[in-house]
Amino acid sequence: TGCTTLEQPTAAAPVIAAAPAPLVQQSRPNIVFIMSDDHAYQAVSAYESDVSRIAPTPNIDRIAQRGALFENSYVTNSLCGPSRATMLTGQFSHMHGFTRNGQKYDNSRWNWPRALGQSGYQTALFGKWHLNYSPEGAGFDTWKVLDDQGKYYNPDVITPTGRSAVEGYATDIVTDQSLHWLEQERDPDRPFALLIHHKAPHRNFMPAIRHLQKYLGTEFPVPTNYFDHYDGRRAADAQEMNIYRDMFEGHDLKMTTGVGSKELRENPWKNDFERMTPQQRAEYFSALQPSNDAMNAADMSERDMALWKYQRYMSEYLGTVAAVDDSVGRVLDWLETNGLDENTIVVYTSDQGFYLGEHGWFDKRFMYEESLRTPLLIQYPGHIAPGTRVTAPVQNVDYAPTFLELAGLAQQPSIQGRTLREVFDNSPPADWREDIYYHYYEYPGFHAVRAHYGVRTERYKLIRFYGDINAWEFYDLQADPAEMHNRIDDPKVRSLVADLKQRLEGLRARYQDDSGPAVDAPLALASAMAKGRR
Ligand code: SGN
Ligand code: CA
Repeated sequence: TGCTTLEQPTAAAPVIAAAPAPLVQQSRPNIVFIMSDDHAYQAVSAYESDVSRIAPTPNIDRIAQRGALFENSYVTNSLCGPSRATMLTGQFSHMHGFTRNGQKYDNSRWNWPRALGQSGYQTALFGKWHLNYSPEGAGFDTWKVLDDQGKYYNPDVITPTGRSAVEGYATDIVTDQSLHWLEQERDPDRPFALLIHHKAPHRNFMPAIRHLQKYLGTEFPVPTNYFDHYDGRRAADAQEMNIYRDMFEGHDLKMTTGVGSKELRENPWKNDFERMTPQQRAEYFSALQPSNDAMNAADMSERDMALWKYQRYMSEYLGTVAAVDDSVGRVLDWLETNGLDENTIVVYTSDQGFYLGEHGWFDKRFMYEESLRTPLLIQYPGHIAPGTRVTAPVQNVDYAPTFLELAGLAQQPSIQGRTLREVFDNSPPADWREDIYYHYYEYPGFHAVRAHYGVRTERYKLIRFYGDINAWEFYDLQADPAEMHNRIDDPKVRSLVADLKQRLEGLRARYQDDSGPAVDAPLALASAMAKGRR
């Protein structure tokens, strides 16, 4: 197993001995909410995957070791903006209204950080916001955010007084800002909620210089369905998120045009590289040069090139994860050194999951496992036993009610999730949810993933795609964990599917979602509706 990476940090005792006198004992806990962007659970070693065994995340794993790892953590809509709005409000996309990226989020909406602020907490946000230009009006006492998606090198940072480029690497900048705030700006006599929201490992996957060669040349295991043909899955067949067909060879994979060349292949957004200092650029590309030259010199078959691209993608993606793991380590160390770890809840999550070559893909959006799931690790000493593994299904609608409860506040009636405190010991109450609801909207859009909604139970999944592709899909996750066999037309599962449709209808009613076609609307009708809307 990957448990060898879960060792206790060794220096705990001397560090605590050298710490300053304990700060005022607070009854209400602090919250450090760390979120990365597009971090696949397959790339968190506490989740024990083949990839993460080779590219471990020892610092993120410390949270699971000291607290809980949520084994069944899901999003409600696998896309950045909708997921972030869900985490802030505790509502599904159709309720908070931010169903797709590029909409303008209404910062004045109720959110949990503002509620905590109003009750005496200090609140601060550093890193990616991506719900609109800035979090102005969202209720944070302090904020500094990356512009839009955020750039890896020398990113533009927006503050209440304006916008300017900050030299350095985004993950390190956001960490420095957060630690500076903890150390020098906050009031030590009040509890705090600190949101650290990284850009990494989001596209275009640019590691810090120190991590560029970390995985270059490492052979990662290729997913068995890397060359998926999408038989029986029309929406999967129609996507545009294939590593060997849709990734930009320059922008994403940093492939050069020939042996000795420093010129990138297809690179539609030049600014990611042009904004680097000459020295950063020189170091970045000389680190990749031998690998690029070898690739250009080799006369590869199409298949070998597809496999080469997978390895390059992994080395870049996991290189960015290494800096996120460093960041988590610095934050945990700081809390321990300053005697704040005992009374602080630390959460690590991502805005959604991501494909690391499964089905041949990068990106997310689909209700299939790799993007439906998202990592979730929480430590809260004295309230969560070390090494807890929570198997109850949880969703990102559950974060807001959890923070309210832990801060001692009353629940907000508009919230659709439940407090995770009820499952901290992995013995959920009898009425805990058995299945989860999902609804993805952004089509037309990047990567051409069709709108769909669905239900996932412990064992089965039923998905309805609608719009210009209308189709039901059914998977038995026990028999077919990779979701390669859509058995919707198999007469043996007819009654199972009927039962799942009923559950789906129940979930849509419970969460008041009447967007998209009704469950019992025939496929032909759904297609006519979609045409009418255009
Ligand atoms: C960018 C990416 C897409 C990605 C979206 C949404 N292209 O547009 O690949 O799906 O963000 O990501 S990029 O080449 O410009 O990076 S999300 O995490 O914000 O939802
Ligand atoms: Ca994202």
